[in-house]
Amino acid sequence: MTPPLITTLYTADPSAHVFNNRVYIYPSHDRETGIAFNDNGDQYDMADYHVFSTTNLDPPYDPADLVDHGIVLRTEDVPWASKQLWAPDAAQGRDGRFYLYFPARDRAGIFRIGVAVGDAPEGPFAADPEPIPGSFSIDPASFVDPDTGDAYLYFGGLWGGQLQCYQTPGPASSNKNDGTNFDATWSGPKEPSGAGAQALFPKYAKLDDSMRAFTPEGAQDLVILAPETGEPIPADDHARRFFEAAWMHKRGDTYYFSYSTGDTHYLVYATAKSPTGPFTYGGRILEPVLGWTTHHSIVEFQGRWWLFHHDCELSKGVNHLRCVKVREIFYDEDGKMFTKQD
Ligand code: FUB
Repeated sequence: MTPPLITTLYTADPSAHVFNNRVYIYPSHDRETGIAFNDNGDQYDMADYHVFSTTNLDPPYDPADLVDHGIVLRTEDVPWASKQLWAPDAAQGRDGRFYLYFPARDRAGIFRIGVAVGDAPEGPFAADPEPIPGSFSIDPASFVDPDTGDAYLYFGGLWGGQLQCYQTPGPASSNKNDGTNFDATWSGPKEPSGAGAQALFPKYAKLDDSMRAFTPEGAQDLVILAPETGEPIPADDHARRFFEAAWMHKRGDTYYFSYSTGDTHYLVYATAKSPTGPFTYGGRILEPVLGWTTHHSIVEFQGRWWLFHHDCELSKGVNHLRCVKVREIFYDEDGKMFTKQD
């Protein structure tokens, strides 16, 4: 079995990027709190972030190759946040600075997405005093298009991630997508279901040049279509519908949007010829691992492609005490992605 890459802390939700010829990993930092497990994810009560970097992704890992850059942000460093520093990501702006994106609950218990700014990929990062205007839900994934330099944030997560609390009656095109229509009656492990119901789409927003705000168009739906119908994936299709853990990467002229299916525990992907879609479902990347959640990132390093993800091997199966792993990912001649899963 692939061994954990990080063994000194419980870590999860690894977002990996190459900066200055090193792989930087921005994970969640899991901890034990004694909070009872529930389907709202309350037991995932993380309070700070560490950043790691390495150049060796092939096991056996030498502990000397992996640098823990220490704590780079804490809940108490974020004026608007109350708890639950969930899955983060980072990007480098056109100004050369580094931007750490992270979700947390605000003082009203509503997830927002914050940004913290640093001068090096390993931080430290200073948080903006307010969340990104118009942001909501969880799991921000940044993507800087290697060909245009345009930067985007992809986000959203069902159940504890509150994406289902922002529905607007009517077609998806009528969604407000500005974070102002939070409906608390949809809080908890709920989502649309039933004949004719369409799965909720993840969101994307273009970042302006400040990297700290969305462009005036704000957040939009990232449409994912079923290849056999050309229609949006149905809500009841839990093996393919978006749940959480958005990630975007580009290989050649193809954009790959990958995500977790949540309660069916797959990592899957969809492809498009534009970073804003529409995307068409393409297949599975990873079968269920030990533990409830599955969350990942995909990055090219030294001519090979890598899937960073987590499972619960280090804690012997405790769902909220996870460990980051990495495995090589491959593409067939049609661009379909696959891993050699053990
Ligand atoms: O780590 C907390 C949450 O668990 C993340 O935000 C989700 O993607 C899931 O991995």
